[in-house]
Amino acid sequence: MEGASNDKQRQLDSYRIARDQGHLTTQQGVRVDGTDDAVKVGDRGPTLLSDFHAREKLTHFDHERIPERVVHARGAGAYGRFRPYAGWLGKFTTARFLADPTVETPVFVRFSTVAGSRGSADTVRDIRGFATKFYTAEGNYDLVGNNVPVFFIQDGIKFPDFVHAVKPEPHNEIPQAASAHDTLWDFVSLQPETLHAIMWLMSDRALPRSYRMMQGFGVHTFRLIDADGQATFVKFHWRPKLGAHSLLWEECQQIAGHDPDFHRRDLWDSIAAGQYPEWELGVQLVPEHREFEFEFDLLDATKLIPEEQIPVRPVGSMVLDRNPDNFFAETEQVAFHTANLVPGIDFTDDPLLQLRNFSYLDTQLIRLGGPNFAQLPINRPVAEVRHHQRDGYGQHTIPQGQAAYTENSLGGGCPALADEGTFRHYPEPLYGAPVRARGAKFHEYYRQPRMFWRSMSGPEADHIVAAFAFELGKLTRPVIRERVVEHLARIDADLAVRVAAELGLAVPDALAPAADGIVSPALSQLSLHGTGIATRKIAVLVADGVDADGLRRVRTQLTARGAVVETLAPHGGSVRAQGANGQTLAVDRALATVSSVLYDGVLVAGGPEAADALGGDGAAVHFVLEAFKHAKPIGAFGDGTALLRLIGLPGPAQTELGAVNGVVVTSCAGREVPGRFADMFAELLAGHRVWQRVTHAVPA
Ligand code: HDE
Repeated sequence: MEGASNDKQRQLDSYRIARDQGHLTTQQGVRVDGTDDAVKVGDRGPTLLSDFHAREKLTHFDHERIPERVVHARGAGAYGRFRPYAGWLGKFTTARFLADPTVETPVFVRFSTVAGSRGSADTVRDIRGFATKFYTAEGNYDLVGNNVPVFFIQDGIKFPDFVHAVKPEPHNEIPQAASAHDTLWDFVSLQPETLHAIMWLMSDRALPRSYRMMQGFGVHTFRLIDADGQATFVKFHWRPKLGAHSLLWEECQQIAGHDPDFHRRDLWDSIAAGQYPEWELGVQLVPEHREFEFEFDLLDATKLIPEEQIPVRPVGSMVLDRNPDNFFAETEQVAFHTANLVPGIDFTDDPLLQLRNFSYLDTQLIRLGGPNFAQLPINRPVAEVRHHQRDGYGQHTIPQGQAAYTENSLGGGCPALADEGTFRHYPEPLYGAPVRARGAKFHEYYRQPRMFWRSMSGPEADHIVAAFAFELGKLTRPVIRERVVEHLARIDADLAVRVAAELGLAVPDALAPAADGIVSPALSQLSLHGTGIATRKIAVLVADGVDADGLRRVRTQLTARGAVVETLAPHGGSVRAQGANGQTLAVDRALATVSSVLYDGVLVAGGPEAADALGGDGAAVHFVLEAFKHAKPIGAFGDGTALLRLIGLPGPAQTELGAVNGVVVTSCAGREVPGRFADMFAELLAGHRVWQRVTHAVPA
């Protein structure tokens, strides 16, 4: 097969160094017989400079760090492959990796948060980066996108202002990886172009359950170019096979303490377990002649094209199936660039994109220390590379020959200029005087935030109101809060009234035209449910005297559907099974080391003695109550149901089998636990949360 996805891995193999064999050496390959003591004059005297091993070791250590990315510093990456479904996109683009189903292209994807430093927590409220490097046979193509379809500003020249506003404040470097502070909201209140992306930032999209459960968007309008050189506008979409799901804000805050690597770990663990995450690539296509048909400007990255207006057509699928070997060499050194294009795809004049095309190359020069970063293994194309660029820090290739220029005769005129398979810029006719200005339609800021708000389901809207209340409630300057609420009133009266009530502010006059009721159901995450429960994490509470037969039965059914089931007990090691046969059951985690926020659903196992022990254990009781509060599916079988009754969960009465309020119970135990019990629990889990459950009074 052409362009096989293992081309990149084969290339990388020549750089991989096994460290589980051989001898310790210096960088020069000299074997070392001791590395714990520097060479000294006597065993208590001064250290000698002649100890080149000690000096080399320390010198390298002193230079280990490189600057972190100025934004998107915190991330996680993985390798995979992309393959188009069928050849239909070939009508619109010559990019074979997008259109030829016989071509499988290796990829490396890096997910990230935006505002936090390298060591910040994963579950902060933030946009997520979703950057994909396609190592195509025609050269590297980078789709450097985000998990939301719109951006905060319209023109790249404002990027430093925006980033300075959202990053920790300059005088005290507080707060880390958080948007709830004065400078961001001051900026927002004075720049209504931010409002649409702000609505997404306040929504569940900014709190993904997993990188594997997020959409991705190219954000800008790009161009596809066909074999005749004709262009079609395109927006790129990634849709996760597992569905799009989110955490609750309270969970995010807790997870930041319990497991700051929550998203990294989740990606790593699922790939390591062979549960490969998958996304479908889709495109929205707009013929050039329709460019001006929209009420917004296609070049404005703060606007999206509603899917109901231009449907997203599936193009192909991407699977991530290999973890990196070395975080620094691969995930940290990967260098994305919006201008890494291949024939068949081109830019538009989107003023945000135009300056991105400058910024990414520029930033790699400082971050990766010179102009040869494209030679780093992770960045090397699988396509042949041959050019006359010379020298520079970190030159890893040995270009042969005397002639490093075009035209030459000394090198036989090589490398030759190609006349096919080349990249040619789309010959867009351009005219106009240089002005610092934006297109007229860029100046409308409220309609799409309104569409977003009005497209939310009830719980999603509630979360947005709570997010505004939290973020604005943290501000130290009341005037900023008021200015933001005035903008909200221009978006939607109901939104402003609800947020103002939470903040104890006067309700500003509603300015939004009530009749302007465009709704796009595709914007609600409820429209993006995946199927099944693969990789969902289920906690089963157990204790000594557990009903091991019942547990085995339920666990087998749930793991058969791909769920990850872990047993949690008041102590580590193992628990005694019910009965006198001396069986034990391994405990995966002690309750003290975990929290309900790390799981998607909770089961309480049976066994009278175990139920008693769990009922008397505050950590176990809290675990269940908290999961209930976070609208997660709860289940109990046999005597496990006693725990639910003890803590007064509003579920079904003691019954052979029933589910109320997202709580499934069966009084049956052991091998009698009905198969339907696991089915019902799995159905709830596939729905992600039990939103109709009323939880505000739950104290956990
Ligand atoms: Fe970026 N952005 N960006 N950005 N961006 C960077 O490049 C920049 C924008 C995005 O995993 C930097 O290598 C400017 C939009 C991702 O390595 C930097 C502007 C979108 C990543 C940079 C934008 C993105 C970056 C920092 C406005 C979504 C992480 C380090 C004109 C479509 C890539 C680096 C990775 C990273 C500049 C706006 C996505 C400084 C100037 C819009 C996913 O070059």
